[in-house]
Amino acid sequence: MSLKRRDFLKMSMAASAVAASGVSFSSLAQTMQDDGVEKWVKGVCRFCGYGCGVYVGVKGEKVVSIKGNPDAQTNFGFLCVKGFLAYKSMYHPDRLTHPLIRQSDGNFKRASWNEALDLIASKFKYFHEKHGKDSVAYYGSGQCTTEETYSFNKLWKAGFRSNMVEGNPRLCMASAVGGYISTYGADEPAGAYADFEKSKCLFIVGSNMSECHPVGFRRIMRHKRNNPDVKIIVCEPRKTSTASIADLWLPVDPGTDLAVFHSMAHEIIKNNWIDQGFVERHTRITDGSKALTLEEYGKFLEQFNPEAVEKITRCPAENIRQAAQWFATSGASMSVWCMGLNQRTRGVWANNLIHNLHLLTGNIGKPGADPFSMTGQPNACGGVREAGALSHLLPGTKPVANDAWRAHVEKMWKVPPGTIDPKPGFPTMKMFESLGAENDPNKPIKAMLVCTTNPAQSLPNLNKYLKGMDDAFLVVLDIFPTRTTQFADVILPAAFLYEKGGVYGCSERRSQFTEKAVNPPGEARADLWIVAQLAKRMGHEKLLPWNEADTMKAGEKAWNDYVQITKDTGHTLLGATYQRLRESKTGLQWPVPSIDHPGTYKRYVKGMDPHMERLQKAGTIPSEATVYFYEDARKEGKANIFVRPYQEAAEMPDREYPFFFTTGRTVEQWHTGTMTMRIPEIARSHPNDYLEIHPDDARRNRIAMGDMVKVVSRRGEVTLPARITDGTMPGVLFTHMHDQAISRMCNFVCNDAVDPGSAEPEYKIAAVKIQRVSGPQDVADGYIIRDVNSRFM
Ligand SMILES: Nc1nc2c(c(=O)[nH]1)N[C@H]1C(S)=C(S)[C@@H](COP(=O)(O)OP(=O)(O)OC[C@H]3O[C@@H](n4cnc5c(=O)[nH]c(N)nc54)[C@H](O)[C@@H]3O)O[C@H]1N2
Ligand SMILES: Nc1nc2c(c(=O)[nH]1)N[C@H]1C(S)=C(S)[C@@H](COP(=O)(O)OP(=O)(O)OC[C@H]3O[C@@H](n4cnc5c(=O)[nH]c(N)nc54)[C@H](O)[C@@H]3O)O[C@H]1N2
Ligand code: SF4
Ligand SMILES: [Mo]
Repeated sequence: MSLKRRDFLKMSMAASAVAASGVSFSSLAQTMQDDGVEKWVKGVCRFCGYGCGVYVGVKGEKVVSIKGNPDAQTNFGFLCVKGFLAYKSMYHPDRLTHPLIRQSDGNFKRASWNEALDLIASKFKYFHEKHGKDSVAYYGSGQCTTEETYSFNKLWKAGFRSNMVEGNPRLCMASAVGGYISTYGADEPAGAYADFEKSKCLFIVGSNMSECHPVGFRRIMRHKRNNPDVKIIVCEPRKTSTASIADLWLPVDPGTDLAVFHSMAHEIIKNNWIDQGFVERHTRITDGSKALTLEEYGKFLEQFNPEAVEKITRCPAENIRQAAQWFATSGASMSVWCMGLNQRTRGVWANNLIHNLHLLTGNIGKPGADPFSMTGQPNACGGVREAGALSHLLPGTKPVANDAWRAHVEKMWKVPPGTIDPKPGFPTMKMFESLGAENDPNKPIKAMLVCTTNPAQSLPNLNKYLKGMDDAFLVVLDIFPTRTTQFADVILPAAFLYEKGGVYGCSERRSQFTEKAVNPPGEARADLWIVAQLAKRMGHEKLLPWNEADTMKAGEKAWNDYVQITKDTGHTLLGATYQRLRESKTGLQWPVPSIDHPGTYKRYVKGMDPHMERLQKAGTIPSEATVYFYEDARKEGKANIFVRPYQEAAEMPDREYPFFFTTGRTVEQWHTGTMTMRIPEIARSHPNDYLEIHPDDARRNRIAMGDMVKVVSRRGEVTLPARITDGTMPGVLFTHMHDQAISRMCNFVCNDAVDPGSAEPEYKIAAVKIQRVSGPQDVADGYIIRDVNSRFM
């Protein structure tokens, strides 16, 4: 695309305004880039889990533009800066274009696909024979298409009979999944984005939506502007750009907000703001082992009166009272949360306590009322959660330990009964802890295939895990050299989303289709082709009979194979055929039981949820029920109000490490920066990570703007330029996870302690000390790893 300089400046200015406010836009960039486009191909944004619909503009053999799909029910034509500039990363000269095998001198040598795949297959076979079926692990991603994730999952669980299957959603969504399953018996929200505009009170908690789901945030902003009476409450340790539209901010020390949620429940019960009928009909109150009465629950909550909680959390008591009142009395309250709740050693409990507020006040199952977890990655819901690609799950989101479901999946897969191991594999952190050299008896996992993720930068407490990646036989599928390819033995060059196509399922149960727009560069290949080739070489061609070069044809076969498994379940996708998804401009929200079903806006509600209708017709659940939590394990149709004790983070500040350290994201960058740092406009606007520090803390530690500050935890250290801001609470430091420079990679500092319920690590809370090491230094070099032969350290 050739842009005139004037247009270009206009665009970069708009882009940085977007960056500053976190607000999204699309029309300007769109109109500028329409010139020369020969065809527009329908797809989905490759980045966040909000799931914006796009059109990919192709000229000749190249993508030259991306614009928002005005018919998409998620974004209505809007995109954020990442969405519309995504195509630029596709043409960066660092793209991997042929397979690479590491030689004995440590350097990589170009190989043919046959050589590389034969080597991987023979190594995997060798490890399987010598060290057992669980010695080879798969580590995937919420950014793979559903077809890819499903294929890897099937190859491992049915082919290798191993449940050593994990993925980065363990670092991300596992606590939300744990919350939904323990409270309602099934994963994913009951409602949808359409509830934003119907809501009268939005409780945004542990989510920096304006930067992380900016187009969704735009909808909320508009709703608030058009309806000033709508209340917006934000609960988190930083006064983020999301908090800038809030009526009320509930500041909390990281990890302490469980007490705030209890306190809100305390106020709700004390003031009799509960929906008595709803609580009686649709809930049971439990501490996990025994049932409790509402009175007993109220008694338990007395310790969480707002004044007591202010002492624990630093959240003003009157803010808690106000929040409880607005939430309980608005008539339609919706919670929206993300990593501020999930990435915690008590992430599942934090999720349960939010659900409690909704259940006490009947704020679920009606328009504008829903406990809604925003998912992070574009296909964490569709691929990993729904297609069951974690060590304890099967497609259909049911556990491997469930005998009936295992038998069902074995039947669908046409494998003998007993093929699938009933014992879960290791969750992510344990998997990496167990990864190592062949001759190390303490490391049972000897080999790993990593697809569409960059664990050598994104895992917490990196110092503990890098050696295992280095020692094991590591195969990495990526589009660029990364921190993880630096440990690889074989690197396979993958195709970008618009070079392969496939299905992504976003936060609101919506599956959307991306058509292949162009061919991948050089010899790069779709991950789906790679997994099918590997299956063939390992004697499992029958399990993945979609070993063909046309990825759209292969994808359709994989998709059909998958959706059959979901037939007649509460999240059936049987009616979402490839053809329907391909033709639809909006995608389809499950349950979609049949080819003529339009998809489902709300679950568990009579007249809306087709699965409920089905169960009522069959007489399985009472025909008079209007709301029914039909996935309830006790088959009473009830949701659990969980009485969870208060517990702080695994590591709290003390005399030696006096600060909270928390990490997250900025609007322009995506995770480890491999793609977004290769988009010049983005690399310029956020070239490096920095440390947010409150003015009081800066003054006390003699830190000036831009000074280099060393941040040290019990596990490791980073040195970052200081950005002094009252956007964070005193005592709380914040940085991002986007920088590839070792000295600025925050995951050397982060804690790898995990939630016992979800095995998700506590990225959001570590205790650190700080030290000013120098005045401002020029770090704005936009560092990226360019040479495949470069070394990690
Ligand atoms: N621009 C951009 N967007 C993204 C991504 C990206 O890399 N870049 N990644 C996507 C992915 S995979 C994910 S998971 C999401 C993440 O989306 P978010 O969760 O919204 O983003 P984070 O910045 O990780 O964290 C959110 C907030 O949690 C707060 N927080 C920290 N500790 C606590 C606590 O104890 N309690 C509460 N209540 N809040 C706390 C932090 O201050 C932070 O502002 O974003 C998705 N969208
Ligand atoms: N400190 C800290 N760390 C965190 C978090 C945090 O909040 N704080 N958040 C955690 C969370 S929620 C998440 S989701 C993870 C994300 O962490 P990762 O998944 O490790 O990060 P990404 O940068 O998204 O990695 C995706 C990789 O896939 C490559 N890629 C892109 N497209 C394709 C493709 O089509 N095929 C293949 N094979 N490769 C492709 C990209 O180049 C990139 O290297 O990070 C976790 N780590
Ligand atoms: S909001 Fe998310 S899905 Fe939409 S354009 Fe931005 S990154 Fe893509
Ligand atoms: Mo995530």
